[in-house]
Amino acid sequence: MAAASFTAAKFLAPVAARSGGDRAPPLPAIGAASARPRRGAQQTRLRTALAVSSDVLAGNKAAQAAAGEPVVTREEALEVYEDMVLGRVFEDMCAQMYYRGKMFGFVHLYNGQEAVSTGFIKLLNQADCVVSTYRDHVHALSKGVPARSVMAELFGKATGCCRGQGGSMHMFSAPHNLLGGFAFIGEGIPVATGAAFAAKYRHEVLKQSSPDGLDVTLAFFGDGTCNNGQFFECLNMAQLWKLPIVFVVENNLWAIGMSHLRATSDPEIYKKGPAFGMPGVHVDGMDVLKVREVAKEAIERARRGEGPTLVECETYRFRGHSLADPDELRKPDEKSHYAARDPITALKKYIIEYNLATESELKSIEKKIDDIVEEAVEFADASPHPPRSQLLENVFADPKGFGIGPDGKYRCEDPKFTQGTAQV
Ligand SMILES: Cc1ncc(C[n+]2csc(CCOP(=O)(O)OP(=O)(O)O)c2C)c(N)n1
Ligand SMILES: [Mg+2]
Repeated sequence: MAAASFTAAKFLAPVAARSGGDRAPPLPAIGAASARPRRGAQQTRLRTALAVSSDVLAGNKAAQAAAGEPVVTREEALEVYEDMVLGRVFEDMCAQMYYRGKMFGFVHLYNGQEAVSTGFIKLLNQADCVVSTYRDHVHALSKGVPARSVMAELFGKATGCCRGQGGSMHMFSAPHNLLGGFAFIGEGIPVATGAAFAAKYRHEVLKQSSPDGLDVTLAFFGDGTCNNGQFFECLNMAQLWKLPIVFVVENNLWAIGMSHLRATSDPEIYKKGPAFGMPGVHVDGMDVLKVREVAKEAIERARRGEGPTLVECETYRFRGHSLADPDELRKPDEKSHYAARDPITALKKYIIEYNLATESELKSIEKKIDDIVEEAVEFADASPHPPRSQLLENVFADPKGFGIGPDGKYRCEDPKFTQGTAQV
């Protein structure tokens, strides 16, 4: 695929110019039938979704699609399917476990957005980094963190990927280069920018990078976060220094109960890329194959040292903002519109239509995932809680004198502690 297809100028062109011309037609959407623009509040957004598709979808892939050939191999399709099913089944299980009192604090599920995590993260190498938000379980799974250690983290157990100290919103795994889970919105974007800077430094100054090029960082965040200053500061810095990063906006139309269209002066987020001199791409985030094509191009660009890309994925969450949200603000017709575009159902249909696998092969993948998730729960449930001695680790460089007295005991265990007279 030509690198030249990603130029800021193209993405600055008016929508009509972008959607016309002599380019090859875009790939057919895997849920195309229901993607028609509707009247009313969502019209701006849906018109955008239809009119703007990435130029990276033109060329070979579009020709393949036009010739009736699948745009992925059987192996790729099955890997993608398995990862998306894992994300969905894992999150459904989290809901059950949360309501049974096995998890504490806020838990934000990813149902509906799987095409974004899978479409991007399955293309990464182990050395590449992922920076997430509080909606982070599925990003961790796609990056290869085992389901049992994500589940144990959610249960607050010592066997979790952060030894039970992080919980739902703070997944972290050094061996997988998953750099967090961040509860504050926008907080992860500078961390990701820093990771991308480190990769460039390793490559150019220390000459330590892998032979295929720079290690790439993906920064995931939501539409609501794009009105936060850190987003703009990091776009500027990343482009200025041509950092190997992809900014992945998961535009699910809502920031808790605030509609994106109501909160944002220009709802077309991808346009903010060209404002900083980097490509901005809009893609249907309910279509994993389209996401994958856009992701491939953006990741390869970053790896070659050509700098950052902003990708806006139009997606939708199928559950409330968190498991504590009664989800009463979003209209039923909006929910059913996106439910009909379920990315997993659409991929399944594509796989069958193109004879990439049979129904029974897909069923056996589903069964395998059910078993993995069941086992994750059993493992998490049977795991021990962290020892009390872990409580202040990673809080103070030296917890002695703060929470722990010179005798090694917790100050709060001193009977006089609440009187403020405990001597340690
Ligand atoms: C700095 C900061 N301000 C406010 C909040 C409260 N808050 C939590 S989630 C959220 C909305 C974020 O929406 P979006 O970025 O669209 O992500 P989504 O939840 O849709 O994935 C807000 C404002 C926060 N976590 N951090
Ligand atoms: Mg959102």
